[in-house]
Amino acid sequence: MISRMPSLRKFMTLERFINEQERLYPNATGNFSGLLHDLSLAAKLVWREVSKAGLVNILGTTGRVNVSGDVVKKLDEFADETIYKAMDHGGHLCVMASEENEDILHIPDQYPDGKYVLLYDPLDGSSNIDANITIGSIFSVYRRISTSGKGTLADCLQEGYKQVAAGYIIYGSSTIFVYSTGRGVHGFTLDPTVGEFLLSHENIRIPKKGRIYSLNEGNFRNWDESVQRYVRYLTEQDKSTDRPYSLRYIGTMVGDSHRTLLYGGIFSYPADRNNPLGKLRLMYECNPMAFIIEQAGGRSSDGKQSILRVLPTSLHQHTPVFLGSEEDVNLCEEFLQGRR
Ligand code: AFP
Repeated sequence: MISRMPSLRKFMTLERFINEQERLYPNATGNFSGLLHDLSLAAKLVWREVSKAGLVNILGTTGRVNVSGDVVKKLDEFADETIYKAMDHGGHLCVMASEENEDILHIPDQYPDGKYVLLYDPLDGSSNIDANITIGSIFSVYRRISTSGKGTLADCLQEGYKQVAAGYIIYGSSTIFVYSTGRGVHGFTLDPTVGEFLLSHENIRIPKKGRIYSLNEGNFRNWDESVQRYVRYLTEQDKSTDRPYSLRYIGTMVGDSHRTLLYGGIFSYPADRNNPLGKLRLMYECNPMAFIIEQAGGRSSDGKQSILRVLPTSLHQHTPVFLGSEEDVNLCEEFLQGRR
């Protein structure tokens, strides 16, 4: 007779995890879980295409430029449409907005409107696609504030602290779905052989302090003098404060933030002379990443306040961003605010 040893760990799929979380809320209608299920399907569809990108000849630019001025690759368009189509008919959303589109995206008339709002960056780091370097998709979910009918721009322009969920899918050496609904940050790695995201990083906590800094140092001359002093400080030699820090920069916010989440340190895209408000978008990149980092015990800042407190005034607004380990962001703010 075969005696079965109790298994060391149970296989927790993303689907099962979402359902178990729902049971913690006795009044849950299943709408929110449905939305997350739809997102996980969208993630798999985008992953399938991303992983074939080098095989089929779908790379190359379409010649179109998106509203933020980036050249749009075909894969961006595919991801943009796929996420929209996976999310438009579930009855969970009343409106969406995507980094690739200038205006809000309405739910088609034939489908019911729901009580949530989705903002997404379908393919972050798309200039890295041709070099087969890590890219990702980012999402942010809010509760609608309009009372009925079609969702509005105001539904989309809410402060980051009002997010009810946020996360990203990183297409790297593995594909990982990381998200938070305000009860910890959890990561699920895709097992491509069964097509399931499996819980691999439960309750991620960012280290209190790291020793990696991540930013485009090529912009050094265009930064404010306080940012220059901070970065110079990080590169000085001092064992007692773990300096010099190591520099790591992928140029995909998802990748650089994910590494910062796991290893600690600081990721930043400061304002510079060419980008007086920084380069990254508040609604599509900074808010969701700040939500994840803060939920994991880290900090985010625009230099003065938490990113999650920045008042949005337009869909594609930019903001300087500093996020990562609590002690690193605190120290950075001391430099930025002239306290060091
Ligand atoms: P792309 O999507 O055009 O590659 O931009 C990526 C990005 O928005 C963000 O993911 C990176 O952190 C940042 O831009 C990199 O910008 P630089 O190339 O100026 O360093």
